[in-house]
Amino acid sequence: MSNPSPVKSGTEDVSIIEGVRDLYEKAKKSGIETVWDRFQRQQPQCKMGILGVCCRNCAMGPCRVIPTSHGTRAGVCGATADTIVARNLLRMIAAGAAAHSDHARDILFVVRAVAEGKTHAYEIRDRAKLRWIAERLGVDTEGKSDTEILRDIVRVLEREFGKQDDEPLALVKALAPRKRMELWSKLGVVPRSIDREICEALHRTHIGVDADPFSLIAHGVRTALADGWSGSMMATLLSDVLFGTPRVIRSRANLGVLKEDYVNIVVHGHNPVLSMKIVEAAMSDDMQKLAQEHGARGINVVGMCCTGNEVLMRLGVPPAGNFLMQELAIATGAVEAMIVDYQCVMPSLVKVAECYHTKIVTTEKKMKIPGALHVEFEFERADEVAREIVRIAVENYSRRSKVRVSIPNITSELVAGFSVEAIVEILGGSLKPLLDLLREGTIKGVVAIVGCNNPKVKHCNSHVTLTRKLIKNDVLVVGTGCWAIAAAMSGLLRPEAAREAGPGLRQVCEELKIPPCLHMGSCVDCSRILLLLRELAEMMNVDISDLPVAGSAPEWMSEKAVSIGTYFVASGVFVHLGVAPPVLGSQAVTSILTEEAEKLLGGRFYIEENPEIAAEVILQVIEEKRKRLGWPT
Ligand code: SF4
Ligand code: MSK
Repeated sequence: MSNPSPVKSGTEDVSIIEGVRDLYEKAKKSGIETVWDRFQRQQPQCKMGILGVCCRNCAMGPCRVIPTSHGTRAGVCGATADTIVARNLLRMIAAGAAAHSDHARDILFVVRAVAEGKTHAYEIRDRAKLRWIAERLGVDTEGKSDTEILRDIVRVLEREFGKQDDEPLALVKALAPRKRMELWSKLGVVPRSIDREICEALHRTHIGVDADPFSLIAHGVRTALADGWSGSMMATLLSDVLFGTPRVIRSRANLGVLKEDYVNIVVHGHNPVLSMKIVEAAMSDDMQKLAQEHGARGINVVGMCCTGNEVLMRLGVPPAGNFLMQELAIATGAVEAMIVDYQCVMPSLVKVAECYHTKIVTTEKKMKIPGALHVEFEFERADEVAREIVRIAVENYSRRSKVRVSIPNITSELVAGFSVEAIVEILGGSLKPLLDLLREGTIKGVVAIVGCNNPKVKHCNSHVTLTRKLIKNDVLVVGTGCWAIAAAMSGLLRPEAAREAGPGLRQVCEELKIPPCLHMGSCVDCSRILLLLRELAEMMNVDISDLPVAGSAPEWMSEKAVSIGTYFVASGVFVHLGVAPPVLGSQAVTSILTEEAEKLLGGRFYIEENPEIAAEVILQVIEEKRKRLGWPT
């Protein structure tokens, strides 16, 4: 691993994205503190935290177990650095899996209400997806109405959370590749129930329970698999049923999608159940008219982070930015309301909003911020609540100070909407052409780049540098989350970006008129990547670990990313992390994650902060896999 190079305070070190530096500068001059300033003030960050050797799991602590050349000391209870690091890692995975899966549960509740006829605010939009899920889960569809099929699917999926037997989760059994299932069974890590794995993770990490780093990490694998192949998978599948499976769609990205003479509403968070309704309400004739009555030309809804990805993928709503840009969107002075659901929403938004007229509207019972306006979203009253929120934004327009508005006049075109179904459609009805291109070496491999931004990394630099280097070497890049918005803002989601690709990938993209980087959705939609890998592996009758594929989270920061990385490794994928996870305080844990995992799972973690070096290593991994398959390199 190369040496960390944290962002310094100079403006030029903040971001590679046009418009971000100027706005950051503007915020600084106006005395508005942003994430980068707070990051600087935290320096130097706690070394114990960085190494993962601090434990607060009981009141005899906190204990800090400093690794020394003479071995390690232990916490008051005797826990070693290996135990503490592994326990902390397991807790991170459990929190990430909980966030994704609780998001899935919230969507399941809406779907159940639709199936029971208790809400008319939502409906089944994708009948083909409904039947596809039913078929995979073994739900009988013969002679049944869509609503009856949905009701039976709900019955199966409800059990994913709380069932008490040791049988595999239904979605895991239905969708995970056979070879993987056999391997996981042998290793004893097949997930049994989402809530049970998360609960057991907390139990195991309580004082005086599991002290064995290997056993703790094995449970981390089980918990992460419950997330990827069931929790996140469920969130994606049910969102597709309710809102439609994404198809190729055009839009634009970056802060310039905010419009000067319009009421600007930013939807931020992760769950599409609210944001889809906000867009619908904002686009209604009467709300647009109301905006005009208040002196605006209309209402403009834009996205932020993953709820932004959800509405982009299905409706083409333009994303204004990714994680580190949320405060800057408000600093344009042009946002009437930022509507948030949950995850990745900085509590600092309220403070930034106080400097402008912007209203921060929280909407979820489980996600409140002191100082924000809370309008509780109840899906039974979805239309009513969405209209109420849009009205709040419209009525706030007159409070905008026009002289303080400064929207960077910068946007990039993008093409998104690459669900597995959309990719299959583009390829003429199956993934076989992609497999053929991989086999003959026109495309050398597929790399999934996902995850967040992190002020430890120059904003979007690692995402974009890594992506450029991979496509240049004929590697097709797919991805989700804040990577997708970074790629969009850098012009890499335009079909014209094929000019930056190697000759093979370029030719394919030009023929199909697609970008060399495919936007597959939000964080939970990493499940789409799992399905893509599963299809490729099954078509070849090999394991995912045999495929010339890899994953990367070059700028990750959230616990969800730890869960995602772990379920990719457990699914047989080589996963690069551009920010070191807090595990380096234990040689044993580091070696399980970065070496031993490969022997057991066929995938492993690789930590490297320099994206150029990471790209080289990923390309080597792809080349080795191709050699092993007997494919040309
Ligand atoms: Fe310290 Fe052990 Fe308590 Fe952790 S569980 S705080 S190591 S005594
Ligand atoms: S929003 S989890 S910062 S990708 Fe999904 Fe972005 Fe990471 Fe949140």
